[in-house]
Formats: sequence, C-alpha cells, structure tokens
Amino acid sequence: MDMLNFKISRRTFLQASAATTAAAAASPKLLKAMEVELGGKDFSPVNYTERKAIPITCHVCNIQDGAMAYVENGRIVKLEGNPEHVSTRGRLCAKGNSGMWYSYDPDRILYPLKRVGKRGEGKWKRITWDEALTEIAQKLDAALKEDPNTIMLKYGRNRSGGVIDRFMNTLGSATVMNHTSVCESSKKIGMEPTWGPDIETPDFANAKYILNFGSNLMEAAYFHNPYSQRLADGMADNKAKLVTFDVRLSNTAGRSDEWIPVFPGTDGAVALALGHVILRDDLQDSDFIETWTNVTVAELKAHYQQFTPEWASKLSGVPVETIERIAREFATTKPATTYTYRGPAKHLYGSYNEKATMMLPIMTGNIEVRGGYCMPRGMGWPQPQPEPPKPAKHSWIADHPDYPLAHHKVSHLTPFWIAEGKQKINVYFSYQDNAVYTNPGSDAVWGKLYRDEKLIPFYVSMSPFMGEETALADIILPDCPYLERWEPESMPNSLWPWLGIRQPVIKSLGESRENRIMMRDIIHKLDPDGKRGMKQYWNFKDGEDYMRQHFDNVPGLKEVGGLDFLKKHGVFPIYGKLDPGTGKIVDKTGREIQPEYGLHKKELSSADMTGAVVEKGGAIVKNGKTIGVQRKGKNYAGFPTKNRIINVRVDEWADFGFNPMPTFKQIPWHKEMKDDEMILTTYKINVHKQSRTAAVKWLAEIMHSNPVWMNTETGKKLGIKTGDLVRVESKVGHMVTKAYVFEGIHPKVVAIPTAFGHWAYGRLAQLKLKSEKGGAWGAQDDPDLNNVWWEDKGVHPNQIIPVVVDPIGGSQGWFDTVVKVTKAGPNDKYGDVQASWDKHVEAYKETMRYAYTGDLHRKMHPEMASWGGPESVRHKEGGGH
Ligand SMILES: Nc1nc2c(c(=O)[nH]1)N[C@H]1C(S)=C(S)[C@@H](COP(=O)(O)OP(=O)(O)OC[C@H]3O[C@@H](n4cnc5c(=O)[nH]c(N)nc54)[C@H](O)[C@@H]3O)O[C@H]1N2
Ligand SMILES: Nc1nc2c(c(=O)[nH]1)N[C@H]1C(S)=C(S)[C@@H](COP(=O)(O)OP(=O)(O)OC[C@H]3O[C@@H](n4cnc5c(=O)[nH]c(N)nc54)[C@H](O)[C@@H]3O)O[C@H]1N2
Ligand SMILES: [Mo]
Repeated sequence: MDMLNFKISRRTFLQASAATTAAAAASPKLLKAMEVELGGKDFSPVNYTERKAIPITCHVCNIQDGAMAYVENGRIVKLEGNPEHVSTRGRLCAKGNSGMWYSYDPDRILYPLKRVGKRGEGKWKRITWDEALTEIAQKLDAALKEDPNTIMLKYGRNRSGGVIDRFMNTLGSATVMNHTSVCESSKKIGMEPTWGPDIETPDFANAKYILNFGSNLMEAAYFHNPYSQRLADGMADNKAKLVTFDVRLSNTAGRSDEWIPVFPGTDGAVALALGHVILRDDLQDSDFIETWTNVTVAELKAHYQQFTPEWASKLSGVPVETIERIAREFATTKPATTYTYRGPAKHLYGSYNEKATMMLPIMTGNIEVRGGYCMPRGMGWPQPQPEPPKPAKHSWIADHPDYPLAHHKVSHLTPFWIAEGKQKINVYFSYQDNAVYTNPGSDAVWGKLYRDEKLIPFYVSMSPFMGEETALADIILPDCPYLERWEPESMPNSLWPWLGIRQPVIKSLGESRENRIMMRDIIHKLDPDGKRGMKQYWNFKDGEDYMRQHFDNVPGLKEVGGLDFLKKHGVFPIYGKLDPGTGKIVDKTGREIQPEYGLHKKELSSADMTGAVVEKGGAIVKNGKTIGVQRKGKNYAGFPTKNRIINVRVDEWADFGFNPMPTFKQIPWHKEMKDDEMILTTYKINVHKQSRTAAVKWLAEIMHSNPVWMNTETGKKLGIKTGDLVRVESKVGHMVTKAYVFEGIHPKVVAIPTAFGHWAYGRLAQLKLKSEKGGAWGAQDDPDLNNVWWEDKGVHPNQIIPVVVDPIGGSQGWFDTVVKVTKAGPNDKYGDVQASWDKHVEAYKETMRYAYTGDLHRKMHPEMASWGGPESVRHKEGGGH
C-alpha cells in the first residue's frame, strides 16, 4: 500500500488496529510466521495478507547484497536481506532498504527524450522509441563509415554481465571507458602483479588481529554489509583486535580498538616500517617466503633495512613506539590479516602504498589461512553464443601509451585527451555514469567537454534519471532501475562463492527498457536484415531468455533447475540455514559452515600434469604456459600469477622505470606545505552512495548536508568555529561551505563527504521542490516531498579537486589536494563553487610529467638509474603502441 496517499483518519486507524487484534487472535500460525521467521516472508500490516516475495541482488551500491523485495498490489513496499544468501545473511543496509525509490522517483524519465534547446538548457521533447533508435542508428552508421573507434561508451557501474562489451564489440569499437580510475584502480594494480587477484577477502570472523589501512569498512567500504558482520563476529566472538589507520575518525576508526591518525598518503611508509621491525626481529614466516614468493628471506631483510620506524614516523606522524608495538603485535598474533581500500591507494603513488601493505600478510604467512588474508572467491557464467569478436583496432584513450601498467584505464583524463584530439568522437554513449558530478573537475572539466558539440557531436545517455551528465545529452534512453531488470551476479564478498540474479520485481514502468533490450534494439535498427553481421549476436527474446543462456548450463546449478532455481532463491548454492540464535549460516548438524582455505595448495591432477615439464625452480610449464609450481615433491596450482607464485619483485614495473620492490614515494607537493595549507580528503558515508542517492527521500532526510571537518587545534589557529562559513581554495578553484570543528581528524587534514550539493539530479537533491513540478517525464509525483523540512542540500567539492594520476596504477589521487582554508569573506556565499578549465588543464599537464614518459619520472626514481628510459622500452616493445 502506498502510505503517501493514505490519509490516516482516527476511524481508519481504529479499524486497522481492531483488524490487527482480530487477526492476531485468530491466527497463531500467522503470528509464528511473522515473529519466528528470520525474514524471507512479509505481511501487510493492515490486512495481514502475505506479500509477494521476490529474491533479487541489491544494486544501490556495488556490494551486491542478496535481498528480498516484497510486492503488494503491484507496488514494491519493502526490501530486506535474503536469509538464504551466504554473504548477506538476511541483512541489508539503509541504502538497500530504500531502493524502491529508484523506481518511484517522481523525477524519473519514463520515455525517450530529445533535446530541443541548447545543450544543457533543460528543454526536452518526448519522442518515440522508434524515432530515438532511428536517429541513433543513422549517427552510428555514419560513424562506422569513418572509424568504429569514434563511437565511445563510458560506463560508471556496469553489472550487465557482459552486455556492454557485446554491444561495443558488435560495433567494432574499442573506445570503452569505465570509472575504475576514480574508484580503486591503484589498489588493483598494487595487488594484481604480486599475487593475481585485484582484491583480498579477509577472514575477519576468524582473525585475531586486523590492521585496517584506510578503509571505512563498517559503513561505506567495499562489501560493508557482509564485512561489517564478519568483523563484528571476529571482534565479539573471537576477541579480534582491530587497528585502523585513517586521516580522520571514520565510523570504522571509532569502532576500532585503536585509531591511528596518519598523514595523508603515508600508509606505505608505515607498512614498510612495520615490515622492517618484523624482519629485523626475525618474526617473519621464512618458510612461506621461501616457498611461495620470488624473493628470499635474506633479500627481503636486506631490502627492508632502509625503512626504519624513525624514517616512517617523520613522514607519517605515527610514533616510533607505536610502529614497533603494532609490528610485534601483528606478527605474533596469529591468525592476522590486513585490509585496505581507498585510503592508501588514492594517491600519486597509490600502487606502491598498496603493495607495501599487502607485504605484511605475505611476510607473516597469513595468506590463505583460516583467519587470514584470502583470495577472492567468485563464480562465472557462460555468455550466449555466438559472441562478437574483439575490435580490430586499439583505441588510444582506452589503452594509453603513457600508462602501460594501468590496465584498468585512466578514464579521468578522457576530457583532456579528447580536447587535445587524441581520439575523435562522433557518437558518445553513457551508461550508469555521472562523471560531470563524480570525477575530478566535475562540471568545470566534464561539463565543458559535453557542452562542446565539436568535441562530442552526438551524446546519448542511457539513464532512468536526469543528472549532471544526462542533462547535457542529445537523446536520453530511459533505462530501468535495478528492481525492473535482469542481470547475472557474483561478488567475492564472503569466503563462499555464489551466483546470484537480479530479476524484475515489477513490470518496467512507462516505456523504460532494460540495458540488454535497449542495446539489442539499437543493433537491430542498425542491421535490420543481419547483412552487416551484427544482428546474429543479439539473438534473444527477452531478458529472461538471455539469463537462461547464462545460467541453464552452469554445472551444479543446471542439476537443480538452472535459472528457475535462481528465480526462486536468488542465489546459488544455498550453503545452509540462518541460525536464529547466532545469525550465522549452519549446516544440517547445526554447525557453522566453514570455507575452504589454501586455494594455492590445490594439487594438480595427473591429467593436468600430462605433457607438462617441471623447470628448475619448480615452475610447471605446459604448452608454453606456467600452470603450477612444484614444492617439496608436490604439484600445486599456486597463485593466479603468470609464474604461479607471489611476486614480491614485480619485474614488469622495472621495465618502465618503477621500483619493482616494495617502496614508498612521498608526494612532492606535500613536502613543503605552508602553515595555513592543509590536505583535503573526501569520503563516503553510510546512508549515501556517490551521485545516486541524494534524491532518495528516506536517505536525504537522514543526511543532506556536508560541512567540512577540521581539527579543533586548526580551528583555533584559523579562528574558525563549528557553523562558520569558510572558503576552501585549491590550485584550480574554490568553494564556500560550513565548518564542523572537532578532535576527530588529523590537524593537517580537512574532510568533506561526497554525495551532496547537486545541481541537476531530481528536485529533492537540488531542493527545487517549490520551483519545479514533479512527474515532468511521465512518473507519478510524490506528495511526501511536500513535507521536506530541510533547507540545506550541501556543497560538492569535486570541481576544486585537480586530476592526479598514479603513473603505475592510473588512479585519481583524490586524497592529495592541498587547500587553503580561511574564514569566508563578505562576498562569499554558502554553496559557491568556482573552478577554471585552464587551471585544470595545467594540473593535467603537471600530472603527466610523472608518467614513465614524463620528465619528473626519473627524478622521482633516482634508484632506477640503470633504467634506459622510455625510448628503450619503446624500442624493446617494437615501437610502442
Ligand atoms: N571527491 C570524490 N569523488 C569521488 C570519489 C571520492 O573518493 N572522492 N569516489 C569515487 C568512486 S569510489 C566512484 S566508484 C565514483 C562513482 O562514479 P559514477 O560511476 O559516476 O557513480 P554513481 O554516482 O554511482 O552513478 C552514476 C549514475 O548512474 C545513474 N544510475 C543509477 N542507477 C541507474 C540505473 O539503474 N541505470 C542507469 N542507466 N543509470 C543509473 C545515476 O544517474 C548516477 O548519477 O565516484 C567517485 N567520486
Ligand atoms: N555507504 C556507502 N558504501 C559504499 C559506497 C558509498 O558511496 N556509500 N561506495 C562504494 C564504492 S564505489 C567504493 S570504491 C568503496 C570505498 O570504500 P572505502 O575505500 O573504504 O571508502 P572511502 O570513503 O572511499 O575511503 C576510505 C577512507 O580513507 C580515508 N583516507 C583518506 N586518505 C587516507 C590516507 O592517506 N591514509 C589512510 N589510511 N586513510 C585515508 C578516508 O578518511 C576514508 O575514511 O565503498 C563502497 N561502499
Ligand atoms: Mo568506487
């Protein structure tokens, strides 16, 4: 029932409560169902009829929790965790609970729109799908005649399970950009060449000691719901100690046994010094190092000698005694694990920081053990056949020659590269993306790009919502929000691998179409009779048929019903039952289920070994590929790296003049900061998600403003108190916001949460409820919005954050910006934000000087004197790209 349109009079209230009493008295069975079940069922509070329950995978953020959607009278009325889901264990966060407001957003776009005014002027005309598809197909046809790579697609989140790649491969374009460089790419690149996977799955529940470097994992990190549950289990049941390094008192730092404030970007130095103490005091696991890595204990000891606690303490501000103590505690408390997310990685040399932290579980042998630092576990699914081949030509911007190690792309430099003519664009698609809000420079950089019709002649946004980016489109195709579409899922968010599904909970509203249907329709329009060879790859009836092609033949799942099993349960496999006493998943005997450990020690079968040779050093090579490693007479699968062991020394890095061994580089512009200069950090909070939740009424009511945090001492020095208007100025622009002064932040850091201060994302996000009417694009208005009582929508900092690229991992250095904070002047107004394209271009040129081809690269790496320089690499590679 829609509570919004339901006026509660005294009479209906009494009726409802009388019905309640009667129903309760009459139906003890019902009572049991409601009070003893741990979810999975739900009932109308008014008439007690059971609601339709449909299992799904959440997609408000990127954790992919297993969830249940409840439908009453055709409307989604409630969301909660799926009790059969091994990761989620029946719990869902605040964002997940409010996900139906994506469907019922009164500012949602329910039919295709075509721009009629100037770009971004906000004038739209409703057009039919056929008109939209015809125009898009014409533009694509022209672009294909010139060069398929002039067709670009940029996505933010992509959980389509391969549909976007299929679409772009069908068109033959390699110009596909993602959002990974503004997300966590340097974490991935810090890890991948070392041990294979791009992420770790720590066994928090069974750990005794947890070192957290810069992840806000109890409220807003990767896998915050499943992980905060396991962390709580570990801390409560197993008395695990949690130590958090963060520049501010995050909600995770506040719930840790110790919060250690660290100077921004110096986690790598601290981690190296921790390693120094461990190796100096002989606390390492020598057997693990000698067996599973490409260095010896002696080499490691010699290398770590330089990283003294005194050195790290000067850089990080962490006391020498603390480093000495934490090192001993970490190395002698078993099992132990580290966890990191974006805190160490989002800096100029973030990849080095990540690498340094992951050395701690490696040198102490805490890898792939119960309670330790484990590899991610996931499951895959086949793609519908036939599949289009990969594009013939590589795209300059998607595979940039200056960043050869950044395999997740450097998408935040796209506007500068397009402006420089590095890649001509004819047609630009965006999908689940809002770079104009979420990227460095935001409107001053990306807004400028989209407004320029010479650079982006034709822009199609596939989106259910108007937003900072979509508002600049030429055509908007109304995509379906996650509760109205099909998608395959798997996420390594627990130690048990699973497959999941998203399925439509209600029929898609208005004329919206889900991604795979929309892309199929574009291709069919372009290749109606199949003569171009494109149509053959888009051969499915509907979303469900596509899912059958994914799931009906997955071994194990097939035997229990394939897609039908997933439609019923939402997840596969079902490992056990949720225990009402403990909230944990137990097997038939009532014991908590246990994961499998030691994946690298899986032994190769004799079939695997047939035709394989064991080389000196133990590498097992078959058909020119290393498939495993022999140790003490046993043939192991090893780690998923090229040589099947852990590469402490990453030779590929040395090829481009980077240090192949664990190292640290101080951010040059942090060395000489003036007294009134500080470092700006931005962070995420529990009830919001980047650009997409500010118009969700339940979440906006909980949090809608974002004052800048500042340390009490700093505030005193600058004469700033909580509530004062302040001006925050960086080298590319300035903003005016309010201050929040307290002890919970490093004195040289100021912090602003993102997700606020919208200028084009629904009327609620912009607080334009009085000046604009709801339902402008076909959605039903929401009378609840008349009750909005707050008048502050916050201020968004991204325009004043310049681009910084980690030359190894390609990440944006979000947490590196030097700012000056002063009391606001007489002409400063709350909410002012100003930045200049030219200054952003200067920042772009400056950061490219750190690329391996740039002039500052050598200066930053004097230890790599023997490296021949970019020319030698180009020569070696045969002329580069
Ligand atoms: N200052 C600062 N900025 C940051 C960060 C930071 O640390 N500091 N962190 C960054 C991180 S980690 C990330 S991952 C990026 C995220 O950046 P983006 O990928 O741009 O992220 P979102 O805001 O999650 O989503 C983009 C858009 O997707 C649209 N959308 C939502 N649901 C749907 C749907 O069902 N279909 C379609 N087609 N569209 C939909 C919404 O309009 C939303 O605006 O932001 C980054 N921005
Ligand atoms: N509720 C919620 N959950 C989310 C998201 C969301 O928007 N909302 N976004 C999802 C996405 S896309 C991502 S990528 C993850 C991000 O997950 P996290 O990386 O855990 O979160 P962030 O807020 O990006 O940054 C983590 C912390 O780094 C700290 N930090 C900044 N600089 C440094 C430093 O130099 N050293 C250390 N040690 N700490 C530092 C910040 O203060 C912050 O608390 O979260 C995901 N989960
Ligand atoms: Mo992210």
